[in-house]
Amino acid sequence: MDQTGQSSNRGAFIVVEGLDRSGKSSQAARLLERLQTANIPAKLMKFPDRTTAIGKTIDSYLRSESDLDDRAIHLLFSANRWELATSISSALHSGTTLLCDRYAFSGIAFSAAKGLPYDWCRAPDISLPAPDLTLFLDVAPEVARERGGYGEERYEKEEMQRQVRVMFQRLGEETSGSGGGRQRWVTIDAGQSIQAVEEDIWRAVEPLVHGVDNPLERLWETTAAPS
Ligand code: DGP
Repeated sequence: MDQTGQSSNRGAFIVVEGLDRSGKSSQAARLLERLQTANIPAKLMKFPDRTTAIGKTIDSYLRSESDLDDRAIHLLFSANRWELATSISSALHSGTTLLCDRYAFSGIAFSAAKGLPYDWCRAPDISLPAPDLTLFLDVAPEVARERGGYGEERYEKEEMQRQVRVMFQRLGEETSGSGGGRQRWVTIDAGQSIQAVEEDIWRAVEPLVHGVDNPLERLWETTAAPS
């Protein structure tokens, strides 16, 4: 039993992060398929979740159909994660491995890249359920651009992506050291072939897929998260 009274063997919380066009969403889908083929209960989530009321406001902002103050949209992205925090925790405690396409690291990276203070950006996501592993799919923005070009959405511009990458690298350095013996942040070379990226991801994920014994922690805290 962990500090929340839950069984300590729970599903793993695995986050996939990266620049736009890093291959993140395709790799998350491939990983889900691989887990399901191995009969491991797994579910894929995605942030922003554009289906909720908050998510619809975010969607309209990203499509440049509406404008919002930088801080206001930052808090909405965070609120979009908070509105699903309880279901993340419940799914993990029921033994489901959760894959999450983007999470709080994107929250900091994209807003800090726009010039908002890094610590201010981190604050609203403190205490969210903490991932057991974050896979950062690293690709140079010029390589990402060559993959059929960036789309039409607000942040899909090369200079912005360059700044976002710097922020992700900082997050990686800060997160790598805090794993209690386990690597919490793994950088994957996403410039390789799809198959090579998939294999690197599997090597990092495999030790976690049969359950995790340690309690679910909260992001940027040391205590366990309630269910
Ligand atoms: P996606 O649906 O993964 O293509 O993400 C949509 C865009 O929103 C993408 O450019 C990354 C950005 N984004 C994702 N999460 C956040 C966040 O929490 N804050 C900010 N400012 N941008 C985010």
